[in-house]
Amino acid sequence: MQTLLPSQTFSASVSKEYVIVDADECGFNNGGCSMNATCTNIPGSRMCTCNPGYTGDGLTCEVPPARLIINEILANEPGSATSGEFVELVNVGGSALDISGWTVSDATAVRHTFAAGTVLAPGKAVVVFGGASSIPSGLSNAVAASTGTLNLANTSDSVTVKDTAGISVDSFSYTSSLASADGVSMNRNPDATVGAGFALHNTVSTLTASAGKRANGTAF
Ligand SMILES: [Ca+2]
Ligand SMILES: [Ca+2]
Repeated sequence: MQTLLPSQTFSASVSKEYVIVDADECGFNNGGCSMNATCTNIPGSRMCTCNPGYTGDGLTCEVPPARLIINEILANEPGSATSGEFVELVNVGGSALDISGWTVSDATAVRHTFAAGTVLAPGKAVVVFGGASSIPSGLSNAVAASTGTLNLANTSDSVTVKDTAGISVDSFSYTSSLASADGVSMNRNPDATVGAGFALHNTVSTLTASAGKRANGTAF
């Protein structure tokens, strides 16, 4: 890359152009950037920017590990059909996650164990309903609780996800303020965000719940 400086006039009859030649550091070894980064030549230096799907400082760029969070809980089922209770989980990491054998519990007992071969792709959600009869038709990322119920209290209760080693991956304890409205779920705010608090779904978006979908109703 060459940078042309403005012509400078030294006398009435003589002018001179200065030309600075800038080395393209990106031309060799990706400029020292990570091979998962884009090197951009700039005057006197270069910039390293991790490619989409990678995180880091540009010199080191890695795929973020898989990470599962509880994103949405509907404890207070619409009407009185407890099959409509659900727990939505999201893999907010950058790698696929095998959740075969992982469990979902309330404060009392294990209510669901994921079947063998259950893999959650990066950025995707799976929703566990209390019963199959309440799974909306066409919702492909939904399963029914393996014990036949989630048994989530409408007052206060907790939801815990554990891996196959029995180690808690995520857990949330709620009180009635998040479960007293019929058919209104509690949801991370902002949606699908690690460490975000829970709020009533109809304060996160215009919807009362969004089983298996983003809070705004679009697909994960
Ligand atoms: Ca309930
Ligand atoms: Ca949702």
